Amino acid sequence: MRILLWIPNDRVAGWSEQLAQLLPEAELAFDRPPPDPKTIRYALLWQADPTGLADLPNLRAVFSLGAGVDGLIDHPGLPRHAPLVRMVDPGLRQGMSEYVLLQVLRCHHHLDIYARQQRAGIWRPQAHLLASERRVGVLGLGELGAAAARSLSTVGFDVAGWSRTPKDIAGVRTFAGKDGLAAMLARSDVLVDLLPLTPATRGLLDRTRMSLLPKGAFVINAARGAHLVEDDVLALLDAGHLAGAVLDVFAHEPLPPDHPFWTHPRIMVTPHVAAFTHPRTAAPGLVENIRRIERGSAPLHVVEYGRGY
Ligand code: NDP
Ligand code: OXD
Repeated sequence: MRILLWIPNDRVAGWSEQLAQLLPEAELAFDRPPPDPKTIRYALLWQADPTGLADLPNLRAVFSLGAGVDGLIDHPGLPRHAPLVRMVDPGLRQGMSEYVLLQVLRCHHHLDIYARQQRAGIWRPQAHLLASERRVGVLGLGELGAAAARSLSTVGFDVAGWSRTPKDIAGVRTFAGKDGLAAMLARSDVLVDLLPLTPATRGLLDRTRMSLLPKGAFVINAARGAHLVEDDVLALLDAGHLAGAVLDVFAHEPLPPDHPFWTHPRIMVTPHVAAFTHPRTAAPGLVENIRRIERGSAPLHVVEYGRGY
């Protein structure tokens, strides 16, 4: 069996090592176009143009090494004769839960205010709330959102979450669908975005919706930049409706050097690093998926084109 890897050079060693261990019968190919196209059964992609995959007649699945497939799903070069499978990785899940917990705790403990006060030599304790008095809302209760919501709840925050279809998650108040969104926003002192980017979620966080958040709320976007209307977040910060924003993802990445987010005193920018796919934790699930296909079963985590994720 031959597997095509179109992934950045710095990821090749990690994936090659894991695949050699877990799937020793596989032969890896890296070329574009691949030699002997008929022999390629699987493709692993990360930040790669899929053009050429449609010419592989025996391709059985395309695996995205990213959880978000927004850059791939509409690409005209993506083959339709093989399923697109997204990344589900316990390491990615753990990393995202850590990032979300860290950023929510930073907001909860006023760390940005204390950093500003330190620079100005100001000794001024802020009002302290119990975690159970801080309402956190998580947009998206999938692999990453549900895990982040659970870990926030374990720490004691008053957690709610929103998804397309109804969910039942211990310790998390759940809302679903268009009707649930306004209620969830109205009770979110800290809003965490972990939605996929689809036609339904693009521009979701605009001035109207973010105005539903309580005054003084924080927004943490670890999902995709295009969810957030950038001018609207700036306007709501400057009007004092939002207390701060933590942004890991942007409409244009890397964030352009002259972008106002870089220097805004109430915005923290991280360079799309909330969580990473680790070959060591991700490869077992991917190989199990290949084995499923090889024995004639349907793979897990297949992207549904109709819903966009
Ligand atoms: P999943 O597909 O597992 O979960 C998506 C969740 O969003 C589901 O709960 C889904 O609802 C919900 N959802 C989707 N569309 C809507 C909608 N229109 N209205 C309400 N809810 C909706 O994705 P993951 O949790 O694995 O990943 C989420 C995103 O995180 C990725 O798509 C990616 O963009 C981003 N990401 C960012 C990283 C970073 O480093 N910054 C790293 C990895 C991922 P339902 O359950 O009902 O289907
Ligand atoms: C992903 C990401 O989608 O890193 O996995 O953003």
